[in-house]
Amino acid sequence: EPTLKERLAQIIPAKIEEVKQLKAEHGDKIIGTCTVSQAYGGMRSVKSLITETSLLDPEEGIRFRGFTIPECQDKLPKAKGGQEPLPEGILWLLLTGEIPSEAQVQQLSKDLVKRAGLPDFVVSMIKNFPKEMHPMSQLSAAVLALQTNSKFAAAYQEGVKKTQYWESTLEDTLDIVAKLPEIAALIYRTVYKDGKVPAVDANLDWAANFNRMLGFNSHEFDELMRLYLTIHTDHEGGNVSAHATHLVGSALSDPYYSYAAGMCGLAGPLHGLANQEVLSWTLDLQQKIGNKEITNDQLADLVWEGLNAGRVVPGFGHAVLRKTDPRYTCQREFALKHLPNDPLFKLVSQIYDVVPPVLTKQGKTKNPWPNVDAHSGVLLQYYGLKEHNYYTVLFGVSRAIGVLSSLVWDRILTLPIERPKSITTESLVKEFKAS
Ligand code: NMX
Ligand code: MLT
Repeated sequence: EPTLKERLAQIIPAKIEEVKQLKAEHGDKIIGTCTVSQAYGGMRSVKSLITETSLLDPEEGIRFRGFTIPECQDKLPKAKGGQEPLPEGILWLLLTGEIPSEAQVQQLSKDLVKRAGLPDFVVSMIKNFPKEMHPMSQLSAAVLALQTNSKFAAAYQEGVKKTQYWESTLEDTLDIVAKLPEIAALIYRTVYKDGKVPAVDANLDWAANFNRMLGFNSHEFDELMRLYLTIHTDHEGGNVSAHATHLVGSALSDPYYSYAAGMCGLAGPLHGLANQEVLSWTLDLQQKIGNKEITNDQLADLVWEGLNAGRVVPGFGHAVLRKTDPRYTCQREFALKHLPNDPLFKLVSQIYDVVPPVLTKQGKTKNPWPNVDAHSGVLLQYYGLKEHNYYTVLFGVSRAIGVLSSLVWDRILTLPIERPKSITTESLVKEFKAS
């Protein structure tokens, strides 16, 4: 069977031809417009980016290369005895658009194992970060340090042809994905535990290896980690981490620089940091409630308290989605299967009943339903990964698979430097005065 790189090389010519034809036949067709409100409003719904790896429907949620989350759970290869997809499978899917065979996924797992391992200076750098430095800052800084190893940067210096950029971008992508579990685990073990991380195990898949490095050894948690690392990979191109990666990459900054930029965006509380915020908020509620049962009306009062103080309800709302995030739903299903009686899960379920009507009544948010971050923390707590400041790092490890696959496609399609036109308020006022 062809390797990932060989399969991509087979797929690429037809895709390049398709894009060439599309541009030749329809290059001047309009796919989106931008109003004044949209320009001031975060460019919401302005169609202006090409991202091949996934597409988000406001009602249905994400499709990875055309496949919904339940379809990915069904079709992607699993670990022996497991039921959740292996993240190596979605890496293959996002890159090629094809569901890989078990053999292809196994081969990719082995390739990632071979690429694992950190240079000593990165290890000592992480060990020497101050403990109070946020784990997301540590992640971005460590990835930037690793940039020293970029094969794209080296190839570019040697004058490699534009049509071959994707090859060293793919190499960097696989290296980064392979090394991230150790970077992330070393951050975790150094900040919260004994600073020791076991070597990668050639007989384990990527997610199970990550769990061993973090210090967890439960097959059920391995299953959760496989699901978690699969569903957080990609959310089309306009979200902050994907867009930042793409933008920085468009300057031909290599995948290390580009992904580190994406991670700086993921660290914002309106984006990936929301998973940390959700857990702090939920535990806070749990503490306020104490050991007693609470009615939905009483819980609604507590939710209103935060809203009236001008805070957002973390984990709810979305810039594109207008229904419950299917990434929330699949995590809820996992909880119903594995931890139906966990008290924190019961509270999260009650929050699911209470918050959407409260947000609807408040009348501001365009989407009162929960997003992915409203559910991830309770699962991690249950399996003993309790340090919420760390949660966004897990999101970031997964997101590498999506944003870097997308960057490989930016290189395959030789997309140019991104440089939209900006305008001033003064220029707009003048323009509309004249008309
Ligand atoms: N709680 C309270 N108010 C909200 C919420 C919420 N969960 N969501 C939106 N609003 C407010 C929002 O702040 C804005 O208020 P104002 O007019 O005073 O500025 C108003 O509703 C309209 O916002 P929308 O157009 O509905 O949302 P927008 O597209 O601007 O932002 C989010 C999307 C996701 C940033 C926003 O819903 C939010 O802040 N949610 C909470 C944080 C969160 O869960 N982020 C994670 C998103 C997923 N991820 O991982 O990246
Ligand atoms: C994501 O996964 O990137 C978030 O849901 C945010 C988004 O899509 O805008």
